[in-house]
Amino acid sequence: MSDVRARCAPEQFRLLWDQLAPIGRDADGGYLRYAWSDAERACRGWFEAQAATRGMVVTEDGNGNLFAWWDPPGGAATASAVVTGSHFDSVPHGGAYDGPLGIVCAFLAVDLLRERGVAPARPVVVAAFVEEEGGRFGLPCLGSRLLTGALDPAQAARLTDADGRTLAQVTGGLPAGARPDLLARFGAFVELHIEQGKALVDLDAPVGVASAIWPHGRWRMDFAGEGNHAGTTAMADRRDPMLTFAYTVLAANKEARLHGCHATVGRVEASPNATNAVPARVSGWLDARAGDEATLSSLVEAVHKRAVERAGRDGTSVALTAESITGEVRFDTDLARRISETLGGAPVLPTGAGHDAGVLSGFLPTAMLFVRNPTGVSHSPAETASDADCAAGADALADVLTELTR
Ligand code: HGY
Ligand code: MN
Ligand code: MN
Ligand code: MN
Repeated sequence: MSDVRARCAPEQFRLLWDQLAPIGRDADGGYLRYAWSDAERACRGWFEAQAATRGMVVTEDGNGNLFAWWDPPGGAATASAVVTGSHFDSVPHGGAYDGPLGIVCAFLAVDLLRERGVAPARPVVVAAFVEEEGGRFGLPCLGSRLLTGALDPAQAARLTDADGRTLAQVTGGLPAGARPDLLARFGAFVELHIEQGKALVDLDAPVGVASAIWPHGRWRMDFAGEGNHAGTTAMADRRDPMLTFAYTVLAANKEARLHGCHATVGRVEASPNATNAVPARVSGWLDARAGDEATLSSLVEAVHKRAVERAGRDGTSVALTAESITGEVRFDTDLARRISETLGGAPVLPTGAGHDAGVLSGFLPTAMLFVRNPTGVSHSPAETASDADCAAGADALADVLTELTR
């Protein structure tokens, strides 16, 4: 018997969540689930098992993205699909929720639709995108960029991980790249994600709807100087790129505050990385995000200018290379409003975090749901959400899928 009022109990969420929780977890409770690692493969195995349990057929798009199809009988199976899902991969030592929550809630939403006796007039697809964080190959949203043709497969194949292995070596060949045939079968995409801030706490709402994603990007900064002995090289004779780098990190922080936006240097490599040697080279990665594209460009230019000036004084050099730049994403306003109404007036808010939904929004009507994050912490083992809010997220997603598959 179907129950039109069926809701997801927090215990139901916990049951499914606990199956994924041990995969790729380190001793401190952080997660390392790089794309195509054993941990991510285990998550993909779990995905296939979940799909099989629900009688959903899994396809792979030749780029590493997985899709589990619930095809309703008859003509509805050929109607354009409503796709929902997220990613399994994590940043190094990341949190449990960023990505996997959207996939777990997607399967729970399918269960709710069935419990409620909803007969969708179009296929419902659960998606798992690959390498969303760019943790392994440096380019975020790699899977969705390949699928949509935003990234050239030959260029992707040459990307190299920290072990010096190319993507082609890791995956065993060239990715398929753009799949317009598949995109043509997708009518809408909805990604549920943990909020990576505290806006929903302040608004006292368990679930929100995304309006926009800030423009953002990653820049590699290569500083070069002269490697030398730490004990015998006079301070005045040094050409130390670490100094230039350190100054640039401070300048990035200051410029971000002046511009009213965000700049982070969270990754650094020094060479030869010896305690008793002045380094010869330092590379740092600048992550910058701003409310509009002009401010983002102005911020990065200002940081670059200050780094060059400082390099002149230190006798070093600096080269800045853009590794990825993502323009502003404005999610479909009508869809966001319709979803907010479906959810009884859920708040609509922007975010500074990137998502596959941002890439897909250039190709089909796309929306995002956020689940409240009590501390706002993300990309950290401390990232958390309550079971009740996650279950409320699954409920909301089921309501949205019901509305969109009518
Ligand atoms: O880095 C990001 O914005 C994201 O969480 N992928
Ligand atoms: Mn993330
Ligand atoms: Mn994410
Ligand atoms: Mn994402």
